Amino acid sequence: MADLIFYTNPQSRGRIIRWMLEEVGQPYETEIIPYDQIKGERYLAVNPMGKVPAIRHKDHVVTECAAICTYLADVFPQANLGPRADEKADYYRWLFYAAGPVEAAVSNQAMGWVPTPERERMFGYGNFDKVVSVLDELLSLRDYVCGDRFTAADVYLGSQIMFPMQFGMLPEKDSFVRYRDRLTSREAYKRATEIDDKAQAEIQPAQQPQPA
Ligand SMILES: N[C@@H](CCC(=O)N[C@@H](CS)C(=O)NCC(=O)O)C(=O)O
Repeated sequence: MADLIFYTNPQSRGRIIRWMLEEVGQPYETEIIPYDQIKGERYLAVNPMGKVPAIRHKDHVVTECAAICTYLADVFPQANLGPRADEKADYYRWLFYAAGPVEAAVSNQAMGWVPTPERERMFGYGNFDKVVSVLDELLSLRDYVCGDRFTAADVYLGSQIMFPMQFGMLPEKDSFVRYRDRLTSREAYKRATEIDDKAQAEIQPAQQPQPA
């Protein structure tokens, strides 16, 4: 068994971790979890949430995309994707902002669950427009989360911007589009997309109803 196992489905947030793994450049084995097996006993033993992605590294299981990105950057320092001392404040600040407020704001907005102005103080993100303008300001002032250098925080924040934008859940702000162009031109991103597109094409016919 490989030291590093990646549990995923190509039609999922697992694409974030595929990209991260390709950035890290260490060997890993992929286990595709079909959606009709994701709540089965076997996969629940890996992630009791019954959600992908997850990784197993030696004896450790890590779930949650933001945690997996941070973990991989930590345990494979040779990939140079973790923060230098002077980058730590931005790195952690925006990673957690992306995993908490950004994720909640984008999904609630997409569902049409908009807090009333009186209730905004109870929501960690306040309101959707505020989250968008904070991100727009950040990415108008710098190329990457930590300034001028790509880190694991960009894999995660970038994904939290690019994927919603692709589905019309975030506006195509100029700063977001320029950030997306920088990120999608990376060789690791292109490799990851190619691998997952191929895996998706392979499982899709199997999921089609069989002719009677
Ligand atoms: N907070 C989790 C979210 C994981 C998640 O929601 N995964 C979805 C696919 S994108 C899933 O596995 N859904 C299957 C299900 O809930 O049955 C993370 O960041 O990894």
